[in-house]
Amino acid sequence: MTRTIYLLNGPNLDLLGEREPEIYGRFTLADIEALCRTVTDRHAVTLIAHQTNAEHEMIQWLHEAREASGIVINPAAFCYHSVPILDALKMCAGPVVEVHISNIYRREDWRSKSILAAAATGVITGLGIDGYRLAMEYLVGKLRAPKPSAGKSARKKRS
Ligand code: CA2
Repeated sequence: MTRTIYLLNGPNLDLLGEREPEIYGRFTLADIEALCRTVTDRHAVTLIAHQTNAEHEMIQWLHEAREASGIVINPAAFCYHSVPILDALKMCAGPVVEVHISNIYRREDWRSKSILAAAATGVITGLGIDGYRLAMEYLVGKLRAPKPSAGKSARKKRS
């Protein structure tokens, strides 16, 4: 597995900071990418960041990310209907954190059911852009954690 983490943002998130600041805040997508990069840079991890309004493009990047160390994805409205994205997420070997800036459980009922959550390791929702930072911290933490079997065999060799 590579030391690469993907940050993938879905439809309309390119307009963050311009509309509905009471829900999504005033931060832009560039701010989010910079925030995530502070975490990955600190741990010498490569960050690949993309945003798309097109489902097929998201699927393509998920294929690219199949062997990545982890994925942080805000699928935006794709999370309510995209079975192809669900299938692509299931093909990814590393941990996946689904992030939503707003709390999808405190909004319209239909927003609370992400069909993609079933393919995620975990979901962070409602913490604003801090959700992305926390998701990145989680993924780099997984990279640093030694594999339990490695320690065991090292001990065996010494005795
Ligand atoms: O809270 C989130 O991060 C969402 O994933 C954002 C999605 C929405 O469909 C989800 O229910 C929750 C949509 C983002 C809409 O993008 C905007 C961008 C700029 C300003 C207003 C909306």
